Amino acid sequence: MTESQTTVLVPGRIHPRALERLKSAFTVIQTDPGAEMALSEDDKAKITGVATTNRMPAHWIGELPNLKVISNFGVGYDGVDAAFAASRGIIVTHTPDVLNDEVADTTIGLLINTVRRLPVAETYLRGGRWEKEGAFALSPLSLKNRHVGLLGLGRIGIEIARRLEPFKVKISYHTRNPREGVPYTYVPTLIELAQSVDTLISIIPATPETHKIINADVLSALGSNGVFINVGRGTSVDEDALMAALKSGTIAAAGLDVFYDEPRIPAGFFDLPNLSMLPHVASASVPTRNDMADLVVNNLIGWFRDGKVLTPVPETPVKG
Ligand code: A2R
Repeated sequence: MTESQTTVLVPGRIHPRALERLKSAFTVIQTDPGAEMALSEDDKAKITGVATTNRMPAHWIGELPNLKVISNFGVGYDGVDAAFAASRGIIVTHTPDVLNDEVADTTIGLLINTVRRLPVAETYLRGGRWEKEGAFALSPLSLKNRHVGLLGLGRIGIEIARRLEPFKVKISYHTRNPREGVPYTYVPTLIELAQSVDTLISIIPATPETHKIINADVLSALGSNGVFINVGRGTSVDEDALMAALKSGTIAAAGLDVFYDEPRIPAGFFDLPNLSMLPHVASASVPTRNDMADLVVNNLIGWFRDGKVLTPVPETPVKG
């Protein structure tokens, strides 16, 4: 079978460049958001590849009897049941590395926005208040002399740590396994990390183990000068506990790019002056998203042309 006879399903939306390239290489069936598996039995039987934006649960996979490979747009693939796919011999790929720099850059921006209140200052200026009311209030917090703890020191975490070095902050981290050859202090538990630092950055995946691990105890350990930044996954945070901690002054401030139930934001978050929020844009530049789109398509082309994928997830049964 030639590539153009290979049928690839796009369940719902995907990056336009990915869609365009998929259409030039394969026969593409795209279904509507909300009706992703509304397919005839004939079509289901034809589909051997899927290109998705972090959504392919087990019951969808189970409906495609001849599926061979799922190519995910994004490094996080928590919406794809990779373990179930593996149990059926189906390969899952994702888009690591090509977004490391963008996400790390955004993290530094969000950290500074949170600590120095720059978006609030800009809103003040744009509202004409500088001229009328005088200088914007001094930020109570500063990045100077902070001790940053990274929860996660993987491909993205290490890039964040490297970018933090010129800011002359102390850097510690917690992961399940210490990372070899890094100059940062390893802390064996999350709670001890929160106790020992005043700034906590979360860059870990969504897994059952990381579900709501940033809880009231961790926030209380971070303390009243504490700043919490999340650029990993919103499911790592107990948002009720975070809201309470920001309201009561248990911690000083937080910056979030990711949320528990995106794009829904807890109503109380909008009223918190010490919370800086972004709509999950850490990797969202045209160049980086184009690179991610290319990797999604190249994984499928690699598999159907050469029997090799470029960037399989660790659970996958066949290596690249
Ligand atoms: O625990 P380790 O040694 O496997 O280190 C990984 C750490 N990590 C955890 N740390 C503490 N407790 C856990 N339960 C736990 N699970 C994982 O997160 C490693 O240092 C880091 C993940 O690194 P990578 O797999 O290289 O992922 P990458 O590319 O840095 O992306 C991180 C996440 C994605 O999964 C998306 O959800 C998001 O950032 O964009």
